[in-house]
Amino acid sequence: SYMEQELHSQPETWREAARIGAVPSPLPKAGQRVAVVGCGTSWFMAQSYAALREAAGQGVTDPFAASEAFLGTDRGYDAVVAITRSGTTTEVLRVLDAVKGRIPTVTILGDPATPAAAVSDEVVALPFADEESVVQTRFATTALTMLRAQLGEDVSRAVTDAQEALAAPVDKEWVDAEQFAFLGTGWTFGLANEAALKMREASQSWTESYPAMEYRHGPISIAAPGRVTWLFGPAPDGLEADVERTGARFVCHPRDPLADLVLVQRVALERARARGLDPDNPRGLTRSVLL
Ligand code: F1P
Repeated sequence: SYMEQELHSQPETWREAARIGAVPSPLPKAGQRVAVVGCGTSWFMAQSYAALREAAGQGVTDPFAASEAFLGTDRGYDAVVAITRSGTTTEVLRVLDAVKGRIPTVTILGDPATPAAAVSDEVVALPFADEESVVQTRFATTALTMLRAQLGEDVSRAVTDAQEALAAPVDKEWVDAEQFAFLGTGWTFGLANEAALKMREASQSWTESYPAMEYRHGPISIAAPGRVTWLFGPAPDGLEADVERTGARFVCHPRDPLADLVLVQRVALERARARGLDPDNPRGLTRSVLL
């Protein structure tokens, strides 16, 4: 399938992204107040980028689902960053149109010959990471890798950890599990949301996602044997013990969290196969949503 080929190419596309992130770019400068918008997977990458940019001390960075963007109120943003693989998603185009001429815009996209590029002041194109599959894997992770590099992070460990995640066996218990809760904190909360979406899109799985510590405030009540609680990043004190008391399987790998998302993509693919589904053509979805 395309999804399989695309997800296996991530170490190479991440390396290329690291090179692009290391050279000067039109992305917002440190100190600017930034809104980041996207839909679906691209919204979750916006969440991760926003948390990383704030953690890097670069200033206020607010992520929005493009359909729920800040347009009613002037919040004083200095720049808008849009993320869209297709460059055609209607809600993203609406935000870019609405702020045109008032707030500088930069769009991260796959194909520079698209409406989002035409309406943006600047673009960062990642054509080498564009995809055939409806279900996004490498475009999203490659865009986030470029952004991590642009924030000054060394992403070489993420690349080697992704290679390891691609070589590791996919646990049968994950392929057969009844339900998954994905957890994260800071920038890895966006990864948890993306992991949950990937499993729904590719394999019709029942998945949820929460900020790690929120999980104990209610959602843990459905954790049980045969279900999996999967945390991205280091475990907060006591969480593992709480999950294990329910009989659910607790998963937390010491690798780079974005590389751990690659492993979830593989679980989604294996579950799709086990259910006889075509992961490239998920039920009820199109490559880009046009209203
Ligand atoms: C965003 C998106 C995808 C989703 C689906 C519909 O697309 O929501 O994340 O998987 O295919 O579109 P884009 O704006 O990044 O092209």
